[in-house]
Amino acid sequence: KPNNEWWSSTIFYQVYPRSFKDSNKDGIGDLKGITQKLDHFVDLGIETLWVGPFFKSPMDDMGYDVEDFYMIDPMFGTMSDLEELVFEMNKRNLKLVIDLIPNHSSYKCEWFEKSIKQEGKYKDYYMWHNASNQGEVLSNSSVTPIPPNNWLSLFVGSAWTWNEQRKQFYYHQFSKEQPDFDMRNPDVKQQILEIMEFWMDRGVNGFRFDALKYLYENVSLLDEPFMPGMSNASEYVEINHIYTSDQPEIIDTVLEWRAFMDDYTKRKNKSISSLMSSESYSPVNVLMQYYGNFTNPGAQIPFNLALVRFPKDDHIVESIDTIIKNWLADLPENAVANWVIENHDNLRTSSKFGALTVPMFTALKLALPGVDVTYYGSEIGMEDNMYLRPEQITDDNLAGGPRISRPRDYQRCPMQWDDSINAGFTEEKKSWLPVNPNYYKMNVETQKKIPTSNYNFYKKMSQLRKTNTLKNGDLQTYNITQSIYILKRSLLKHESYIVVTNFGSETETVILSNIIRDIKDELFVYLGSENSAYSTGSKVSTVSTGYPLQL
Ligand code: ISL
Ligand code: CA
Repeated sequence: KPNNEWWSSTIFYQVYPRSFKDSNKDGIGDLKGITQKLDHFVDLGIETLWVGPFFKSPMDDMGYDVEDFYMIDPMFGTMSDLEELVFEMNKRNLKLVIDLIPNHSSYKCEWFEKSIKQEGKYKDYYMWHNASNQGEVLSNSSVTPIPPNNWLSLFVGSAWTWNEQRKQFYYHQFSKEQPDFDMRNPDVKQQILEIMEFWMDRGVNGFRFDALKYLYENVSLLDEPFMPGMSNASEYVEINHIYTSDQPEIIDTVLEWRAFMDDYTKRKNKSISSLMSSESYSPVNVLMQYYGNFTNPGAQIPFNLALVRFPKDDHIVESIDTIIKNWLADLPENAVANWVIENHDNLRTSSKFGALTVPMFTALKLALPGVDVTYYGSEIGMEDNMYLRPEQITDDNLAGGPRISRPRDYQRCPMQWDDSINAGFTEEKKSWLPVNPNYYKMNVETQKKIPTSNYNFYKKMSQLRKTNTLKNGDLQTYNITQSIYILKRSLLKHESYIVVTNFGSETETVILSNIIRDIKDELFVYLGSENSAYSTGSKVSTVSTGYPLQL
């Protein structure tokens, strides 16, 4: 059943505001910069922008540590810059989604300062608990306080930090500069609704709710069990986080927030519904619950992050196929799928699987049904900037611990607009992170002029997404060898589309008519391989990858 809401087949483009475009020559991207670049999205047929956090923040976690939820950080601009952005976006029929970070604030947030002093309603805004040796600590100042339990921060060490002033521990899933709210406190819940209303009043069309997986902690405060084979765990990955992640209360909260957003639409007589997306690296069966159901809808876009994380091994095709099928298998009625392959927290696909796979991923994800989530720069195949020197690294928050993680700066380098100094990102000599030196050839302006560039391929795919077939058609996948993956979209009486990708290192010949029974009039969309070529508009039944196709 087709879902014809404005967002149901949108491209949801992630703008990392620090790195997109600098308008005021301080080397840091800003809101005005985004406004200057809106025609980029029009050209590519992208309709929805998710702009990362731009709120007042000490930037211990690049804005995911919010000091004031109602204020724009001067680094990014002013409220009137946002007004201008919204105005210019409306003119172009673009929609704006922003980050909402409900799990924690910055330790510099006024609410946390008041909470330390146990002032009024702020007293229980955060998760305060006594030391497990509280009695001794209070009676003898030289005794070291012991945390309430073994819970670990996703970033580093214990999730509990002692506050000398309040003489209690506070809980933080992320860094100690990011104290967790107590989401069971009705005042906190109300506060989140107020934040939502505040930004919706300013023309925002929806939110990407951050880190929902960690919204609640089990009230038992029990120690978490070790992973199998571990007896003395000190790193995040060595513990099974059954009490600090994916708690069942999250689902109800997602549904409540969606209901609030829908109610807002009615109250304010808005012509379009607001969009709720959520970030949780959770099992598919949990994420399916985020969707809610017909009577109690939840997130329209609970991020499907499996393609961000799957391993690079001999089973790429199998992994991709399984991920696609798992998501579609249990999709609630009327729900829309979504596909994420990259973001500001993880390696870019181009760097993980190699530059040659960029057009293949572009083809696959733009041809899949539902919402595509694109990370900035992906349209030109931007790569992680591995040339950063240790002193240039700014991110010291290693998700999951140092054994499995690395600084996230590599994938957060400035957008590559043209071949001028600093890739046209800033006129200042120094950008906050160095531009990838490959910008001389890999940039938007250059790729626009090359018909076979990824930019133009992305654009073509984006145009095809507007067809009935790609909007509402059936999906069939063909997982025929370890390296060839084929995807077909078809809709009665409409043209069908076939995507053929080769993830192997060898040239392969694929007789499409042997695989797809009713093949006759299909439009061949993509052929990806070693020598990387793609073509559109031809009827082919035999594909040998590895050679540029001359058509
Ligand atoms: O991406 C991850 C690991 O590769 C996740 O564990 C991720 O760190 C987690 O889902 C939360 O991410 C979000 O909240 C963090 C912030 O640092 C991230 O940038 C943000 O995407 C804390 O606010
Ligand atoms: Ca929490």
